Amino acid sequence: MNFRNKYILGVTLALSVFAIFACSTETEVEVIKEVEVIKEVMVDAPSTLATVLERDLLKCGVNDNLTGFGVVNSDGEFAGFDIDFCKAVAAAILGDSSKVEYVPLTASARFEALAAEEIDLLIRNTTWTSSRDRDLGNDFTVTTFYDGQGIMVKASSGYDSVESMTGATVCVLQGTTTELNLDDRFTGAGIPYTPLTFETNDPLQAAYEEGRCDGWTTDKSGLASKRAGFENPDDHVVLAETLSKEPLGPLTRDNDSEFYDVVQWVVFGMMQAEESGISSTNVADMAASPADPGMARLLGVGFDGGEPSDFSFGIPVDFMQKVISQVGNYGEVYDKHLTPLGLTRDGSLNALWTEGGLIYSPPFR
Ligand SMILES: N[C@@H](CCC(=O)N[C@@H](CS)C(=O)NCC(=O)O)C(=O)O
Repeated sequence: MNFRNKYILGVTLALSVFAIFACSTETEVEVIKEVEVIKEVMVDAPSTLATVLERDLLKCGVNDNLTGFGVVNSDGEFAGFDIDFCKAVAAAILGDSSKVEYVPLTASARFEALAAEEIDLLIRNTTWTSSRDRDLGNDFTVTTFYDGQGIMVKASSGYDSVESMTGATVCVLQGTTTELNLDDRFTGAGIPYTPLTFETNDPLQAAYEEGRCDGWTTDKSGLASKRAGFENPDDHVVLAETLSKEPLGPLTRDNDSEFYDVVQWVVFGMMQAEESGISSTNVADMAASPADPGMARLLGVGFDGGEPSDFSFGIPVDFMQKVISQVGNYGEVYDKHLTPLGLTRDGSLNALWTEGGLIYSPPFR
């Protein structure tokens, strides 16, 4: 077995153990020790950018069961906010947003799939945490959606706060931050509760609907998505409390900095495009006649007769033109997929920084 395969096998084995015991703090500590050893050889990890270019296809790990973020629509196509960031990376690297193979992944299988190179990139409503960054062989790029954990209950239940849920059973997905935060919140406050955990969403939803659990906890965006899908959304209430910070965004493997840079600057570019007023409908005009040097740099064209800047990411200098024309700027993608779920940007962390939010691109220069 060569060095690279040993690396992949080692990470896979360690992450399998992590996935199985992700809810046990003691076991996590043991697994983290094993991963420590593996991390020492990670410096030899392969370049995903070269692999994607050679394959002429991007393999993106996604959700296929979360309307708004990643779902298979009635035409059998993947659609959603996360899906559009997969498309954007393909447009930037390969010039074509359709050159994506979507790999649907459960919450507990996602990190292993990335480490084992079954996918190039993971964009599956995944929360950036210190232990995931440190121990699971991956790197978070940019937060695309600032979320927080909530609890949904039936309107008829009478529950109106976490404190009112003494003795309740709460449904939650395995291998998620939300499973861990749930325990922090209830146990931390001395509120007895019973977690009912599931590997996938459908049996969890059935349990909630059948009354086998009193509450359903996950990211508030996820609850908005699932609530909107109920026949009578008003029969369900999401409690006002936000239990945690859940910054969601794309992640790549550790020590894969060329590819990491591409993903990071594609996302930043979409944010900057919105800030600069560049959209899918006007990008061609803006590229032909950029309003200022900053816009010229973002679009990879010269300003006032000058030469275009070269970002040296190993991809075409006009990559953001491809991204914006084929997928759109950050705001267009948000409005297409998340605004219909009632996830309004105004006054939220997901507004542009110029409007009081946290959506902010470092300078393109
Ligand atoms: N952001 C959290 C939760 C991710 C998660 O799995 N969320 C749920 C609901 S928002 C989900 O994706 N469900 C769809 C499914 O598993 O089929 C994490 O990274 O652990």
